[in-house]
Amino acid sequence: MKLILKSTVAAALAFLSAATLAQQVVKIGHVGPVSGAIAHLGKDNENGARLAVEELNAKGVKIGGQTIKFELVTEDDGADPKQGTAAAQKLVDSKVNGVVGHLNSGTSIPASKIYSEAGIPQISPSATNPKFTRNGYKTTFRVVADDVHLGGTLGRYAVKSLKGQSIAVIDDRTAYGQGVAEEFKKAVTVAGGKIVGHEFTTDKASDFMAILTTLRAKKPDVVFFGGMDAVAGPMLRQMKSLGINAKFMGGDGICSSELAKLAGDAMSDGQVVCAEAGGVEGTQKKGLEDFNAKFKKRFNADVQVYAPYVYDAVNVMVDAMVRAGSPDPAKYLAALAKTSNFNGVTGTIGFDEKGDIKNGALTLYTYKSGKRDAIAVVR
Ligand code: ABU
Repeated sequence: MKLILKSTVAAALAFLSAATLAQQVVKIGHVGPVSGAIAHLGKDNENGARLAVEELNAKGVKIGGQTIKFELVTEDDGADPKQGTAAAQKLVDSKVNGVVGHLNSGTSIPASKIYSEAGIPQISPSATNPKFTRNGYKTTFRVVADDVHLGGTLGRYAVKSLKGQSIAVIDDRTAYGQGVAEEFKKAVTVAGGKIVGHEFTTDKASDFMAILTTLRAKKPDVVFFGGMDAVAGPMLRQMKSLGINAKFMGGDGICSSELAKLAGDAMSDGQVVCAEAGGVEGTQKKGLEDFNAKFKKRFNADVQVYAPYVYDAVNVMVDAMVRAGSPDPAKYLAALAKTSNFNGVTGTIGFDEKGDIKNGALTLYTYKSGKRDAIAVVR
């Protein structure tokens, strides 16, 4: 009896270890700033990737007949271009099968060269500078609209809907901040608005009194900021202390849940208008709402901006591996480029010949009682 039991246990163990051996590990790289002033945005993105990987492992995905164990390999780029290229090289050296990131345009653009040379597909969930997909790299993709769309829509909105006539601009001189501010200015001018001043800061600054005082003299009714929420929050506080009662606008970089906390009581209801570089309407809204609830349950935190786009980017990448029957970058890259109708939580995802999302949407938001409140989805 004892002998039968022993051999049954041994057989079961042999079966289990064979099953484990048959499992192939596929490494998904994620990289963003999980330290520094916008670490809250980097962690939001990283958790979007974590949730996707956890679900894929729970589902038991098969690629080319083999059960896959997905492993999330994370790097911190500190939102810094130099640290970004070092992080990209680390991911390449770790032999990741694909990369989701970086968060910032200033890191995504230089890193794209490294991934291209290594033949590793990269999907940014949030870098919006148009240059990101315009270097001719076959490995570069993004699942959000770009700054031409963002800045252009916000510029028209400033003039046509907010009725702004004297519009001031500040940018943080990053690839993103500078790019989105220039697109905003072009659209304001075409729509008949007047740019009364353009001042500059950095993504690390915290004192804006001098540039705000210069702009106050120009009596702007709208101030547009090209930069991130960590700078926009204190800027709103200093605008209030200087008595500047203008509307405050910005792109996706300021359009986070955190902005309300960073600005405190300096942000009045409806004062801020910003845009996320994606959006869902109609029946697709439920998928995003369900994701937001699932994310909150798993991480005990609200989505900041781009966690759902990261989640979709991981799933789009894995979908391409499944269609190609291989997680080998050289084999699934063509399938990834052909993605045309992926049904994600952020909407339908398909790529154009540059690797940009086709028919990308934007969602305009304001803030009421410290919460983001959607105004409209625009295509
Ligand atoms: N798109 C806003 C934040 C990321 C970036 O493009 O730099």
